[in-house]
Amino acid sequence: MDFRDDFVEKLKNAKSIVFFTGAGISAESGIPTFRGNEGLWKKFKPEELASFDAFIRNPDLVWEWYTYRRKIVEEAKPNAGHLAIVEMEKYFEDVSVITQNIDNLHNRAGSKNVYELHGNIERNYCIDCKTYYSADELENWSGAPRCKMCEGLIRPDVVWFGEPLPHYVFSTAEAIAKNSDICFVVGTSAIVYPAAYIPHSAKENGSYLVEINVEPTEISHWVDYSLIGKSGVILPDILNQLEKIK
Ligand code: BJW
Ligand code: ZN
Repeated sequence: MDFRDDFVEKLKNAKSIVFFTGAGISAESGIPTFRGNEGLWKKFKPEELASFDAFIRNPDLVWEWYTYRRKIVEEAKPNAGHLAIVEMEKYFEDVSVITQNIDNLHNRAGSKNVYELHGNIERNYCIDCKTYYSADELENWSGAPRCKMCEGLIRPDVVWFGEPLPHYVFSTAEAIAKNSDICFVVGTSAIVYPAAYIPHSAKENGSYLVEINVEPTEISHWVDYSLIGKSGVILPDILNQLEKIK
């Protein structure tokens, strides 16, 4: 793939780069996205599954949905897009990944600096005493598990609608985005806030914004460079470009 000259120039000089990622980067690993024709929200209602009220109303149903998704995630492997991001650590002083994904694939790929804005499906905690449980510890439960310390309900450590993002993670991620030279926005519809403030903060502070998505999104008209295609193809292409110029 041929890239525009101004982008190649930015790549040459950049010291600090950030990847703001969403479900689309894991699509090529076989993990469904949320929106769009094949998305999870076509089959399942967010208000019945992705809020604390929904969990209290029907903990077994919500738990079953996360068990189904945890299995998909466990069987998935990082794809060429996740792996290209790891390789880019060779070419820049700082590479950070700010992800909305809960699938742990950036960590499993080997990225060093990963900021998970919406939690991680492999962690769980008791809603009463906050004791943490790994997915392995809860494997044999049918229905929503109960805490062995206090009998409270155990929930996945993910951020549901109406819940605050982990404050320290979000504020650190925002500061990193603001200080970046290039911010790549990869595989996200960029409509869920406050996560979607990240590209805005980056651009307002002078970062060069590059979008990688299979289709135009809400933010395509104001990014510096929009690359249409699969992240599992475009990110390795960018890595090839770096090998030539750095
Ligand atoms: C590819 C590809 C390939 C495919 N290559 N690309 C009105 C206005 C503004 C805000 C609100 C509002 N009404 C309500 C709100 C708030 C709400 C919100 O933003 N709602 C919007 C939907 C409107 N936000 C919240 O509730 C947040 N909390 C909050 O606001 O708290 C306030 C508060 C403060 C203080 C105290 C108390 C409260 C929390 C949001 C949590 C979001 N949670 C979820 C579920 C996480 C757990 C789980 O996974 O089960 O997070 S929802 C879901 O959306 C998930 C994702 O992380 C998030 C973003 O989705 P993402 O990643 O962008 O996926 P898709 O599917 O949308 O897009 C995929 C993209 O990939 C597409 O563009 C494809 O084209 C592309 N693609 N294949 C490249 N191969
Ligand atoms: Zn407990």
